Amino acid sequence: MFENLTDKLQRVFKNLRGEGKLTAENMEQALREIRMALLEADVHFKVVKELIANIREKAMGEEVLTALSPSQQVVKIVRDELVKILGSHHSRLRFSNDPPTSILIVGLQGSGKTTTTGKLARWLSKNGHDPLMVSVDVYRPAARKQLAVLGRQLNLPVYEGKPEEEKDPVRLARSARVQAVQSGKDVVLVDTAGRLHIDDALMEELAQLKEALRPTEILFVADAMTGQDAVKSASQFHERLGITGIILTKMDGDARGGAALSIRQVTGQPLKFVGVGEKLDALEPFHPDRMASRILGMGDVLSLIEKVEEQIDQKQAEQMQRKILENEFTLEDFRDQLVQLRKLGPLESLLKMMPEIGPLKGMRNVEIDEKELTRVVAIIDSMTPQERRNHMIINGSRRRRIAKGSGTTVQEVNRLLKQYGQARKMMRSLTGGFMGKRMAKKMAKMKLPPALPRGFR
Ligand SMILES: Nc1nc2c(ncn2[C@@H]2O[C@H](COP(=O)(O)OP(=O)(O)OP(=O)(O)O)[C@@H](O)[C@H]2O)c(=O)[nH]1
Ligand SMILES: [Mg+2]
Repeated sequence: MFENLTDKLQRVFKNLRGEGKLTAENMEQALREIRMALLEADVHFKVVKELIANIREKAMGEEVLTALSPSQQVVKIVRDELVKILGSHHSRLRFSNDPPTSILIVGLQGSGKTTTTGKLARWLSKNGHDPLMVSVDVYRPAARKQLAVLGRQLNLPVYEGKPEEEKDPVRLARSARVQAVQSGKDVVLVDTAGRLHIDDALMEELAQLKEALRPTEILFVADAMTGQDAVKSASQFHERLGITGIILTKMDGDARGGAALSIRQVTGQPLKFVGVGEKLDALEPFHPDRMASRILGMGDVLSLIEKVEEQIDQKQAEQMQRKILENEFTLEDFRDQLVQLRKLGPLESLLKMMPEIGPLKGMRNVEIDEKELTRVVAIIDSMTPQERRNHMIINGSRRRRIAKGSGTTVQEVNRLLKQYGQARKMMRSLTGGFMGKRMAKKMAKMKLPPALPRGFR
């Protein structure tokens, strides 16, 4: 996500870096370029206008901090303003004081409502809740089945409905609530039907559901790839129905980011989650500050940590951290790490969350070949235990033997050993960043600007 915008903004900052100090001229030039970059990213023109005005005011008005170079200063200003238009704070899901909490999922056809309902149910159950899902899409025969299948995949309950309710969205939703009360569920997720366009029949049906359920949240699901159309339909839904939050899906396929950057400002409603893939774990709570850092190519280490924590065995992670700190990170650990990393999903998406620092610089655009990973594991498996624990003893003849044993070449073995050396270095430099959740949280609270990537210094 945001690749195009990130590239362009980095270019602007790079040019500024060449300038001695911030002058009216070089700032105007930078502002023009930032404006173009935002417009090309399909950000709503009003949002661009406001953003540029705010950045200009700050950049021209603020006293030059002697500790910062002009480009750093502009990066910080741009980041602060991006955070502001993205909504300033993370907007949490709200829950009813009188459970079960009803959450209505609405949106246009194919925007990702049903998938997102499943993702939300998963997220809720991982975060201490007990959700019940129900589909009230009674028009498309396969629609309710689709949710039932997701429920089975997730091992989470879906209200199936009685035959006499099959044609009646409101009755289905009401019965689901009753079932939730009876079975002690605290959240009811209601997946609704979509239409190609906003029409009166759809709005009438949603209004009835709203009236019957009194939902705590009405979440509008929009496809980020549709850009300003997503913003427009969100505004229309909000006018007609009164939504309480937005979930942008398919952010993984959206290189521009226009919808994400405009929707909050235009609709006045917060983005609560973003969908970043088809799989059911591809849902992230939306944090304006982290997103702004990602847009500027500073990475999003906090989201990365959360993702890692969700997937990775905690004990093993602690052990690994200790080893890294004590510089005992062996080839065996390297292999285990690779295997663990694979569980997290495509490596490219992980690398995008990393800041471009030190040895990571430039890695962001590296394409990682899954087959290469398999080869790496095979190479390490062909080493003797001593070799894995002490890579220094792997001389030429050992390299040849390992290559033969793993069905690879000596060049590949050499490359792996080099990568391992780099990983050791990277780990050491990251332990400063991965200082553990508590420290990271503390830092987030202190609202310090994150360490600027080396490229900006
Ligand atoms: N890449 C990607 N695909 C997604 C994401 N969310 C949903 N999809 C895909 O979008 C398509 C439509 O998703 P659905 O959940 O069926 O959409 P819907 O809004 O329920 O569709 P209707 O019920 O027909 O209105 C599916 O192929 C999903 O896999 C996402 O975050 N990323
Ligand atoms: Mg659906």
